[in-house]
Amino acid sequence: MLSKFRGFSRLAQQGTRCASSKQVYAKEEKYVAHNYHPLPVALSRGEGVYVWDVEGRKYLDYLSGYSANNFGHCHPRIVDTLKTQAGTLHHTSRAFYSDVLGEYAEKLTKLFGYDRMLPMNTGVEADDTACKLARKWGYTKKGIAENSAQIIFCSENFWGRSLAAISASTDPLSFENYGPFMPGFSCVPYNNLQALDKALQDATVCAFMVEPIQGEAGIIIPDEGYLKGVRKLCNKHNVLWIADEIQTGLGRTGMRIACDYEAVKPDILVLGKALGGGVYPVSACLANDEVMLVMEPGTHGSTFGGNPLGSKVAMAALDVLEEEKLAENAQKLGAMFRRELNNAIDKKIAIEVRGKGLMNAVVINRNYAEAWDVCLKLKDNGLIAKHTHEDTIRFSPPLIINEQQMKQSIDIIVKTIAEFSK
Ligand code: IF1
Repeated sequence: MLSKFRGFSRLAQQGTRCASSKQVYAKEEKYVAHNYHPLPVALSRGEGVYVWDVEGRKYLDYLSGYSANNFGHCHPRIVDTLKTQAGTLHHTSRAFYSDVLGEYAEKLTKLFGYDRMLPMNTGVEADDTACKLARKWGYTKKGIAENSAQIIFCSENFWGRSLAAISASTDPLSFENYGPFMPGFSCVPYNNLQALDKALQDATVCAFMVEPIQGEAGIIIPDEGYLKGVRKLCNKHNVLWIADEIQTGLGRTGMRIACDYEAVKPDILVLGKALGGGVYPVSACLANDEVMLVMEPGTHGSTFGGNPLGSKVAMAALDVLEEEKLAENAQKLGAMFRRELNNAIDKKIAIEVRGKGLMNAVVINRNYAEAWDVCLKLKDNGLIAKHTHEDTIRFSPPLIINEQQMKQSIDIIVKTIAEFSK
């Protein structure tokens, strides 16, 4: 019986391997909701910074699964941890204690310098949790009148796809035809401390939530001093500062978290994406007792949040981040990326190269090409990346990338851009 099943699964695997890219696209197009428009590449394998498509073509991965794959594809330590814990204890729910969660929480909180963590799964859940924490703190500690707490966000913010997240969004693509929306949310312009100062004067404001570098908005880096200013204003007005470091955190920008660049500490730090090593959804809110202990048993939760499998994987991810010094590598190779592209790229076509660490963007002059068309050509030349907006391409490779692979990437990007000069 067992061997029959084994034989079947081997056949099924071969069947999948034999599918052509066109067949892969066709099946997704036919059976999956059309909420994405993927680049035409059908991946079937990954290792380190590389992925292979079903025809065996090799690509440098410059999306890293939307920055979840900071440690590359199939990092042996992370995969081994996943396999071992899956065969030991994968899920318990928090109705019981497990012998992993406390250990993970200790590691995470000590690394980032907070009293406690609250485990969730996806990024949007952790951001939503941060908003709930802030509202509850607003009522129970700041003395805001029932059901009137406000949270301030920034224009062009992105924190996911839930009804709450899109209620804070200023991008019609995200919110149109999904109303009615969550009350108590409003936006101020990003990188504008005066506007923030004014908004926080309202005594019903419990929190300000912001990305230290705006990702989906197109890798928008605020002026130096912005985060320090945010910290000061939140202190001045007794408002919690929530830093959404789901995309910028865990080495991506060249520091452990992007707030480290200005040596400031948010009241609630939100992590996700790479926290799960790219193999499992793991997110978390970190805060000190003053904030975190406003939540009592039964007032918030999650079926999978804090499960032993995700917790163990997250511990491995943190170990890899620290032991392989990936933030330092991101800083060094990110600087090389921007320096060498700026030297070699045709500036008529690629009008700006910007970013921090390995969170970078190249802006394309639309008189020459659309970002989408450049992504198609990059793919033909062996590098996959995705555009944000019509004129901006995001370049965010795994943080384990080495100098030789970076050199190869830069050559491909320069050569591809040059193809649009004709
Ligand atoms: C999509 C970008 C990346 C995030 C920040 C929370 C979340 C995200 C700062 C929610 C998610 C993803 C989701 C993906 C596109 C995407 C993205 F294009 F928006 F900028 F990563 F590059 N906070 N970002 O960036 O996390 O619930 O998805 O785990 O929704 O299409 P999630």
